[in-house]
Amino acid sequence: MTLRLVLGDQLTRGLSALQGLGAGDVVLMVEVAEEAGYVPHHKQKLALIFSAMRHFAQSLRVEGVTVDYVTLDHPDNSGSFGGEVARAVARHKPSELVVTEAAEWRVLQMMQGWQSRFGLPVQIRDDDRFFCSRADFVQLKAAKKTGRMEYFYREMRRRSGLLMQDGAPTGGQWNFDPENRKSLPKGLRPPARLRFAPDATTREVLAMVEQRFSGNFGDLAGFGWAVTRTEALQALQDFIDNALPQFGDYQDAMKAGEDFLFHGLISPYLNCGLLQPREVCAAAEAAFAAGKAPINAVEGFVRQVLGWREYVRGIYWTEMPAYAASNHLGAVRDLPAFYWTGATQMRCMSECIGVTQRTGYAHHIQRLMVTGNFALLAGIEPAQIEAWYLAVYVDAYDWVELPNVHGMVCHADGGRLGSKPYAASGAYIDRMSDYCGGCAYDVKQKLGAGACPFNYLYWNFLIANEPVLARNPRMALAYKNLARLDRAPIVAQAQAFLAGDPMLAQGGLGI
Ligand code: FAD
Ligand code: DLZ
Ligand code: SF4
Repeated sequence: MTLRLVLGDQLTRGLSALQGLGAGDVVLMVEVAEEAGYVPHHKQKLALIFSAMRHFAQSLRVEGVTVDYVTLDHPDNSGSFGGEVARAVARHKPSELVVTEAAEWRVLQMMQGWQSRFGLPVQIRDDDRFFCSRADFVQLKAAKKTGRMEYFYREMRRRSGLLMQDGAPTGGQWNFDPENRKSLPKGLRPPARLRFAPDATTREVLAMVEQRFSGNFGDLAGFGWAVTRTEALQALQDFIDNALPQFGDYQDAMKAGEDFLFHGLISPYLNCGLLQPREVCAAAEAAFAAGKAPINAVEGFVRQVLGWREYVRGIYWTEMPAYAASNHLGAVRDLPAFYWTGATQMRCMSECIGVTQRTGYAHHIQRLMVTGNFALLAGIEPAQIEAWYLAVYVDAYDWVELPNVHGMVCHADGGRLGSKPYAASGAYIDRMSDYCGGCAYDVKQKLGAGACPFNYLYWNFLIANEPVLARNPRMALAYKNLARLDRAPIVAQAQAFLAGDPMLAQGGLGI
């Protein structure tokens, strides 16, 4: 018989490890302390994964499949994937172990040692749930089509046929991004989103998480994530019907108290296997074909899934493990404690950390241009801010978090992912949100006790990194503007703020 291991982010019936499933085979699923503890995951992420794993196991059993499921509190649980596979091999004496390649480098390394460790054949099958396999990305790289996301994305459009008509992009252009940067008009209320009341299995998991992981970041109270394939499909439909039409226009907008705006809320499901990238893109394309959503929304959405998501995975697998070690800007500052509490007078930061605590979610611009931007400007050590992002989001897995944070936020990869750092002053946040209105700081003020910290930290960032960044042609305008400013007071105020000057940090909540 064959033992088939299914991991917590592989909850897909069509998974390669389940292909050819025979009557006498056993599917092994294990809840292990190692995975629950390699970062202090948001409580909602733990609840989502364990509940979704348990529901997936149950759905296989209903089909008649033999599932050997080890819960976290099983008295003999060894706590690791390797230990649990060893115990299962002793229990079932399989002739072969079949797995789907792990999504994370750390876990694939473990898998690659299992054949010799367990003394039985181990098949590591490709994860065919992505549009672009790891091997395809290597080939595209050799063909020089992975230098920038945009060219990779166009190639993926051609290969997949998504939003293509007679070999040309639907709507006459590849990219509608310039139409996707509107701020939210006053009075426009985003739709209420479909959330799911916990069933008995989820309630059991929520109690277990609250008991065993009480010190972890995040609230469990508002848990409303889908935990089954059926629910995830309903969540997708809710997005397509109610939010997609305006997704494009307000993709970059932020509003206090509006947690989800017009976003998909599907990354947790794509990343754990409850939804597939192909079906979510097909659903968006069908909405366009039916005249239910405009091209800027549908193309914008498809670009995120077919473009960015596949591109960051390709970068991860072609650059690891060296990728994680680079620190191009030499950032070494410790992560401020308020990232874990939200207790800061900077309203944009407290709002974005607050939604993260409540839901395990924040949308792309909140992650990139608020919490990420601050970490970049303040020179936080990449490994520390990466560990935060990996811990606090329900959709966080190393393969997708690392390139986004290390590359896009920290520019620690020297520009492999983004050609320039996403550094911005308070003016950007003011334009795209309503946060500044209720802030203790004044976004219009550049210097002085009440000035918005993003303002002087922005200029200080340019000054501190001038030897590295001034050569970048995409930074030319920023350095031209810097040339008009008196540097000394900017540097003095930024240094005082970063050192925790209570006057500047409004009430002593300095970093
Ligand atoms: P939408 O805004 O509705 O977008 C649709 C889908 O596109 C998402 O579900 C996601 O699968 C995909 N997508 C969009 N942008 C990206 C991107 N940059 N990289 C990969 N996929 C993308 N996404 C994760 O899935 N896990 C992470 O750990 C993660 N960490 C991030 C950290 C930072 C600093 C930044 C800037 C972005 C990160 N992202 C991550 C990407 C993005 O923020 C989330 O995918 C998105 O916010 C998920 O919400 P949504 O489903 O509502 O997305
Ligand atoms: C995220 C996660 C957590 C918290 N726990 C488990 C677990 O107990 N068992 C499991 O199989 N998977 C879990 N996961 C998902 C894994 O971390 C994920 O499969 C690997 O990181 C992929 O490389
Ligand atoms: Fe954030 Fe500055 Fe606006 Fe306050 S004023 S919300 S710190 S950008």
